Amino acid sequence: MRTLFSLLMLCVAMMMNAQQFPFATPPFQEQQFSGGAALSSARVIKGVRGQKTIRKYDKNIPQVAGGYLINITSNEIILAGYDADGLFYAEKSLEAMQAVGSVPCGVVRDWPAMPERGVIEGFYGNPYSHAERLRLFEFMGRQKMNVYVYGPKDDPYHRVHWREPYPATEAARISELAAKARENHVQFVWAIHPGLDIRWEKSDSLAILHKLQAMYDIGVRAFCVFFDDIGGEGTRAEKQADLLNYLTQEFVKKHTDVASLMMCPTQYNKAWASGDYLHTLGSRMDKSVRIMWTGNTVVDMIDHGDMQWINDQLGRKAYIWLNYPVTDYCIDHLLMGATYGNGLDISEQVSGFCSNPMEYVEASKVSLYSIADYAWNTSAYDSIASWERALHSLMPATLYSDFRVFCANNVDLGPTGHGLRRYGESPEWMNGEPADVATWFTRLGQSANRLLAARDQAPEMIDEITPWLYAQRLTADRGLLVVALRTALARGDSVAFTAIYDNLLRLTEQQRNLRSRDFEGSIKIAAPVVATLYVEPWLRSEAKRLEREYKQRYTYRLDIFPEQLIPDGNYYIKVNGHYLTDLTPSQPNARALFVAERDTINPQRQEWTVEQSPANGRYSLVCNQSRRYLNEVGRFGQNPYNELWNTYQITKTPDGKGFYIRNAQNGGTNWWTTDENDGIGFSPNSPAVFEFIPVR
Ligand code: 14T
Repeated sequence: MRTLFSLLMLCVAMMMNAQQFPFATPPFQEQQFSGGAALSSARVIKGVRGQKTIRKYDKNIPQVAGGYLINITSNEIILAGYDADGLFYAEKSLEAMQAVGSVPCGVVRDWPAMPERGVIEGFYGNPYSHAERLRLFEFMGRQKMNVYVYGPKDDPYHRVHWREPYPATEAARISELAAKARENHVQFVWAIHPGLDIRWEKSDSLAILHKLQAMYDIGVRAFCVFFDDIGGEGTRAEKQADLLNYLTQEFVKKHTDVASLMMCPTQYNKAWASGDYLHTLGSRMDKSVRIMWTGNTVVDMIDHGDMQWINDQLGRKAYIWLNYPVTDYCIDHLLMGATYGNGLDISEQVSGFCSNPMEYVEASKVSLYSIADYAWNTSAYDSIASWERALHSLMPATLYSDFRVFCANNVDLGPTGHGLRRYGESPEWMNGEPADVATWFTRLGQSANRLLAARDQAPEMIDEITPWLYAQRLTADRGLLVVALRTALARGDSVAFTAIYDNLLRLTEQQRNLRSRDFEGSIKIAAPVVATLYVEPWLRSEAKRLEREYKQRYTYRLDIFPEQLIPDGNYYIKVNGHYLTDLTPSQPNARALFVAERDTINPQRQEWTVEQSPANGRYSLVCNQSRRYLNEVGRFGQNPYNELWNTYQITKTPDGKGFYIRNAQNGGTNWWTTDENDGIGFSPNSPAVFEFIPVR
């Protein structure tokens, strides 16, 4: 009986494996399975094209750098690489198949669609640690990525003090990194960023040459020069091209083992392209130099037409620097949703494809996993399937579904200056609140708690996301309190209602005070936010709605509600009898102006929706004509950096007749005044008096 049962279980397990495979590995370019599986005792025979061990398979190996063949029979597994990289990838694929279950008999032929696939550590913020980079290279090897560009903006020896040599300890680490990268068939590319203060003189060409040679001496064999995010002298195309040509002649060609150079141009995206900069680079710079490109804007996904445009400009295939999942411009968010939006038909048009990740290396691996899939087998890429595989591979099976809940609620980045949005966050909320809100929030809180408790099972990942898990837990608790508020109000229980509301305020405050990487010397400190697309706005508006309803019906303990000097509503905002007006509603980034007359044709240009944020008691000002936010510099547009900047402190004047308006901590703490051009001005000590007149 017992044996029969275990036999049955074995069959079930085998069936599940058969079902799962090959979906738990990325799709190979070609595969043909003939039934049956390799025995665990099967011999593994390895070789590279031309080697005796695998000679009879030579003609069947894909003729592409990095390509490989796996031939599996019940007692023999052949791993045949087109080159050493190919053999390495054959081994990685076999390992991935073995991890899923028994290996089926048949043939796999596989090769990369894009010749270079990788990661560019190119963000502002805390650079990766040595240990993080070592781990990253192992991950990249497994995912068949083969390029890592070292260019952390805040490494002084890369950018600000680019002329100076690395101190011995740092040099030793880089040397170790280069070796570790090589072990994982990853090309370690060291980048220099000289553009902030370069002088186009012999001495600076030599300074760069010497720095590259010093890096060569410690084991680096590939190099890149960045000219991004600079102004002035450094931006000149012909000088940049000449420098790269000089380095090609005097450095690359003087060695037998240095890769051709890469460079990041100053105009690295189409929105910034002007004059003949790109054409000059393209025509004047040695054709061996690979030129990086982020797309139509700084942060963008790339399609076929985009590639055609830039390749025409450059006279070569651009090398994609994808600014995703980087978050140095929206540091409070983690981007852990599916990676989608890049064309599935661009592999022939790129010379390489690299991702600039978040300063949170483990969290970034969700997206990096998919970018590896995408760059390897572009036409077969399925963003959702790849995302699911990533989650499975990054967490032990017992934590998969909790991790999935976490990732599904850290997808969108909110409005930023760069405009990228990510859809698919908190999918249960896509069409309004789910049927059972309480259950949803309970699940949200439980998954945060289970991940926090399981820290030891995936310490690197869980340590990184812990501040966001705290945010998730608080969001869950607040959600349950909002549900409780509804019940209390429905029951007419004002004692319970006010007690719950008070609790809600405390949790909101706690959540607002969360920080990540708040240590001495930290370059970027995040105030973690989660589920910002649907859930957080729902929490705020629902709490507010219930508060309003309560105030209409009860007088008990109104003192617990945050003081609201100006009730939410529509107002004219006046200074010295002049109306604050959106005179140019179709002009982006326009200034708001004070106008003496009432606008009778477009009255809404002078009507403002004033709303207090329940989270921080600050007010947002939105013009009813264009629905645009007024930002902290007196212009229309949501501030890309921080929501706090877009809301204002409003206080009463001593005589109680008017109001002062003041910017947030981050945006400067200036008071609002008027300036000589009829716009909003700012002053550290002499505020103007504003009137808020309700619109009837
Ligand atoms: F080199 C480029 F391709 C590039 O993207 N440069 C930076 C990059 O280091 C950064 O991580 C990324 C995302 O913020 O964008 C570039 O940096 C910017 C871009 C801006 F539009 C910095 C300031 C900007 F206003």
